[in-house]
Parts: sequence; structure tokens; C-alpha cells
Amino acid sequence: MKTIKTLALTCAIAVGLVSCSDNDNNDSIIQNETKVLFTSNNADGNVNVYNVTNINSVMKSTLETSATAADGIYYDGSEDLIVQASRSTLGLEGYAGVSIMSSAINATVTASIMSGLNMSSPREVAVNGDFYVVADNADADGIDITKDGRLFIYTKSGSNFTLRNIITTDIKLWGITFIGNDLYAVADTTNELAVYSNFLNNTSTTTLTASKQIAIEGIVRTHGLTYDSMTDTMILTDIGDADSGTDGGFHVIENFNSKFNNTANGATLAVNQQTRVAGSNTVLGNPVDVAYDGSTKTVFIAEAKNGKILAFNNINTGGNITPVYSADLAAASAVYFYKE
Ligand SMILES: [Ca+2]
Ligand SMILES: [Ca+2]
Ligand SMILES: [Ca+2]
Repeated sequence: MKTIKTLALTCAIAVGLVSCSDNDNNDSIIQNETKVLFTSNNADGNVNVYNVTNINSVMKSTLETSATAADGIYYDGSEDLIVQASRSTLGLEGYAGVSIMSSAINATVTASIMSGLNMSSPREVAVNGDFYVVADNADADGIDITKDGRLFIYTKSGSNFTLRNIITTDIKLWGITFIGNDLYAVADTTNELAVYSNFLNNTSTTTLTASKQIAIEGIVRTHGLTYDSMTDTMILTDIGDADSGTDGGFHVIENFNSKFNNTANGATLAVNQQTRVAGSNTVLGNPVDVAYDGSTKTVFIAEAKNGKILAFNNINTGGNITPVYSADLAAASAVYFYKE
């Protein structure tokens, strides 16, 4: 009875703002919020934007770019700016004023903000204020067996991304994300997660060792990661064997900060502290990037091997879950979730 009264009251308050459905399937939209997933791919370099406000009724927009392959993607809502790392020009490209949040559109876009074409193999992008960091997974020292990569740090000002400095790492790079001023990076080809504390304080071009690096039990080869500060949740993907399209997965780690802090440098975070999603129903082969809507606990995946954008919810204890949303996107490379 109490629940019904509360719902009725909530609806009464919401009336006049938006419609309020009592057909309660847990995603009736009470608040006037728009949720969008920005994606990039290595098949045609276009930006595909999925309006995921209602995961049961997703609308897709395609923004045609001059890039023919692209990876890391980001959206700055305050400037209405979409940024992706072009793997055809090897620079950052920003497309301004697309107004994608207000309507679903198909359009050709032209880069209005660009970086120098400095990189060799740009992958994920992580943003902190006007600092745009790009992980470059090309071999940094020309010696194949030594594991390394480079982090390009750009500053956005006016119509430029200006290269500030380059950090060479002693791990192979792919996914990166900020938590505050600390940059978290997967150690590609392993199941390890590294952190560079106060990363942006490193203002010169130099080499840097991770402040801390731990193994994530249960993962074979991690690739993408995302962090949601509202729910203190980290999610890491597992691509398994890169040649297999059936062995992918992802791990959800709630209460991440205390779990990470309680794991010593060089130690392993136990699999029983995590929730693993994997199996034949998941369509996960090589999930290369991940994004998360903490308010609905929905995980979005760029699935490169099987060419899909996937969404998962009702994850609970994990396992062999069927995606709540699946759409074809050849060579999907990156995802970024944004709501306003
Ligand atoms: Ca090397
Ligand atoms: Ca795989
Ligand atoms: Ca991403």
C-alpha cells in the first residue's frame, strides 16, 4: 500500500513536467533526463550516437566524419563537443555544435578542433577538465619484447588540442580512465590494472612507472575500463584470446576504492570480490571498451570481434546474461555514456 501511495504521489508531482506511466516496468521515465551513448569504430570512422534514455526504444544517429577509422570517444556537454581519436589521421578530432542531445539526426560533420597528427596508434581517450589524454598502444622503444606504450597529454584551448607532453609507460596500453587526478590504465596483454597517481602533475616528456599495479583475478586479458563515481563502481572488460569471438566477458567491481586500496601493490583482487558476466548468451568475444549508467546499473560494451554495441542490465550475480540491447556496429572500438 505504501509503495502505491508513494508512486501515486511521485506521479502527481511529476504531472505537468512529463507524462508519468503507472505501467511500471522499472524504466518508466519519471525524470526529464536524456541519456546518450557515443560510439566509435574502426570500420568507417563515423560517430554513431544511440539515444538510450529508454533502453527498450533506442534511437540511433550517424555522424559521417572524414576519418575512416577511430577509437577513444568523449562528449563535452558544456561545449556540445564530440571528440574522437582518429586512427586514419592519428590525431584528435572535435566536432562542435552537433546538438545531438536534442534530436536524433543523420549528418555529415567536419572537425572544428584538431590536434597535431602526433600519434602512432591512438586508442582510448580520458578527459580531466581541458586535459585530453590519449593512450597510444604502438611499441614505444622499437623493441618488441619490452612492454611499453605512450600517453599523449593534450590541452584544449580555442580550436586546438595542443600537445603538452608525452609519458612513456612500462606497460602496454589500451583503456584509461581518470578517478579524480589519478589515471587508471589496463596493462594490455595481462589481467592487471595500474594507477598513475596525480598523473597530470607530470608535465615533462618522460618515462613513468605505475604508482601501483594489481592483478584482477578471473580476467585473462583486460582491455577496456570505466569508473562511475556516483556508485563507486569500476568495470573492466576481458577479451580473453583475441582470436576467439566467444570467450569475452566483463567484471563489475562495486565499492571499488576500498577494494583497490586494500589490495597491496603487486597483489591480486580476488574474483569473489567481483561480478563476472560471460558466456554464450552474452555475445562477448573481444569487448574492447565499456561505459556505465550507474543510476540504472546498465553496462554498455563496444564488442569489436562480433561487431556489436551491447547493453546489459539486471546483472545481479552475473553469469551468462543475454544483452538487453544489441545492435550491429562493425569493428566497434569505443563507447562513452553521457546524460543531462
Ligand atoms: Ca617495446
Ligand atoms: Ca576473445
Ligand atoms: Ca570509453
